[in-house]
Order: sequence, then C-alpha cells, then structure tokens
Amino acid sequence: MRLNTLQRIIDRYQARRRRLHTAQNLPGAANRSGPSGRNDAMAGPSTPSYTWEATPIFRDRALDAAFKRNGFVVIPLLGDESIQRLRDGYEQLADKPASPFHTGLPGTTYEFKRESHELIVREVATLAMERLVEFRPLIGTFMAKQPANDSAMWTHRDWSIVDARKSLSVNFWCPLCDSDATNGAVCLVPGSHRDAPIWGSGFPSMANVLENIPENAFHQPRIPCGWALVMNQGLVHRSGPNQSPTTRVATSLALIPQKAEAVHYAWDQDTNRINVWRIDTEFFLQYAFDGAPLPETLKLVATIAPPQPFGRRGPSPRWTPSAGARR
Ligand SMILES: O=C(O)CCC(=O)C(=O)O
Repeated sequence: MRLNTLQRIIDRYQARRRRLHTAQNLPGAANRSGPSGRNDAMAGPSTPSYTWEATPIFRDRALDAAFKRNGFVVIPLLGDESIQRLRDGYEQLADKPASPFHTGLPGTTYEFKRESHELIVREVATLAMERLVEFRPLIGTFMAKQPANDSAMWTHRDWSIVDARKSLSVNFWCPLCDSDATNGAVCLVPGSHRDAPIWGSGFPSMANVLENIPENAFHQPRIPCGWALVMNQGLVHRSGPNQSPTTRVATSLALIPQKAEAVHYAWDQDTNRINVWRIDTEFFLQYAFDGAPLPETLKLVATIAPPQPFGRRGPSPRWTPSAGARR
C-alpha cells in the first residue's frame, strides 16, 4: 500500500517534470525540437530522452547537480601510491603504441589492452564507484601523449556504449602528472552532453558537425596529478598537442550503470540501418577498431533507422551551443 502511494508520487512528479520540460523546450521533453536543429535532425528512435536526469549519478548532491548541468566535474581521486603503481605498470607494458597520441585501443595487442584494463580497474574502479550511485566499470585504457606537435586529439564525442534514451555512461580521465593546455589536457564544451546523439562505428565523421564550434565555447580545466575529470561521454571534447618535454600519460575508465546493458552502435551502409550489438569488456579487447570487422561473437539486440540527415542522405547538421551550456 505504502509502495503504491510512493509509486504514485513518483509517477506524478515525473509527469510534471515532463510537462514542464515540454513547455520550456528543455532537454527532457518527450518530443523536443531543440534550438540547435541538431536535435531535430537526430529525432527518432535514437533521440535521448534524458530519463537519467531524475536519477542520482553522484552520491554527493552538489557534484550530481554540477555533473548534470555541465556534463563534467573535476575531483580528487588517486593517492600517491596508486599513481606510482599506475606509472610503473604503464612503463612495464609491452607493445606500447608508437604514435604521438594513442588512446590505448586501436593499433594495440589484445594483451596490451587486457593488462591495461586490469591494472586500471584495480587502481581506479573502486574509488570511482564509491563516488557514483550503482555504476560498474566497462573498459579502462591508458591514453598517452608524447611531446610532439601532431599529438592533438580532434574534437569528438565518445561512442555511445549504453542506450542513451534510458541511460548514460561516464569516463573517469585521470592524468598521472599535472595536466593543462601545455601538455595536452582534455578541453571540453560545458553542457554539450545535452545535444549528444548516439554514435558508433562506421558512422559519418563528426568533424563536419563539430567544426564550427566557436573557440570560446571550449573550457580548459587544469587537472592536478591523480585528480579525475569525470565526463558524460556525450560531452564534446578534444585535447591539444603536448608542448612539454615529457610524455603525458592518463588513465581513462568508462563506467555504466549497474543495470544498464552495454551496447555498440554500428552503421551498416549496405542496409542504411544502425545495428545495436550487445557488448562487454571483451569487445574492446578483441575489436581492432579503425573499420575492422566486429567480433563474430557479438549478439544483435536491435536494428534501428539512422536519424536524418545522416551519412549519404544529406549534410550533417551544424552545431550550436546548447541551452544547457554553462561554465
Ligand atoms: O587523453 C587525451 O588527450 C584525450 C582523451 C579523450 O579524448 C577521451 O578520453 O575520449
């Protein structure tokens, strides 16, 4: 009886929220047509409905509110011993990619990815999960940037790894040295997670969507050694070249809600459909990326229509600042 009453209150609260959002055209509206045109273009089965806004992500309420508003927070995380173990562990890994910047996934061996993942889960996952409400780690990688002019990472959003209509994923990005613009720290567009469409392999390049973001929309946090930049994976971000004399190594750990299913979205050009595959950590370890065939063991969960305009069928929509963006 009490549970029924509680459920009725929750239902009424959620219905009120939906009405409010519809009236104000804020993210959360059932059938929103956003101010950017990007949301209109992405409307359809893949449009996020932001139901996660009502669900706590961080245990700390102030962090939770800041994370939902801006799409990121910067928090202290790792102790000195942990930082040292991660640095030593990275140094000892065989087959490190030689490119000026690597994310630890494409162009690496299964063993490199597995050992990186296990070490990062050991050192980072428990601390990350303590800050969050019922999340679990999916994949950990080292991201290393050598001193080089061509070590920048282009402006992008991370691939969707959960169904964005119901859920969200977070990335704990922890530099193992003090990190800022001089050594290629992550730079981001606050609030841009609200416009995030689904994204995955074989999708048209994001570059033409994101190229017109004005420079002053980017925010460059300074992240002390061992602190974490925690990002909603839909947030627009990039990192500049490492202009310092030493290699910048960071750990990256993607986490998803305990109850969420991990998925990979892949555009099939022949059918012009998006295949939704069920994945787990093994997917990231086995998959070669860069257009390689997907592992044969994946199970197909659904096939959905791509949003329009998309790929061959027309130009990509232009980006404009989200109403939610705030510094
Ligand atoms: O480590 C970097 O410089 C870039 C990180 C990044 O783009 C990511 O985690 O998606």
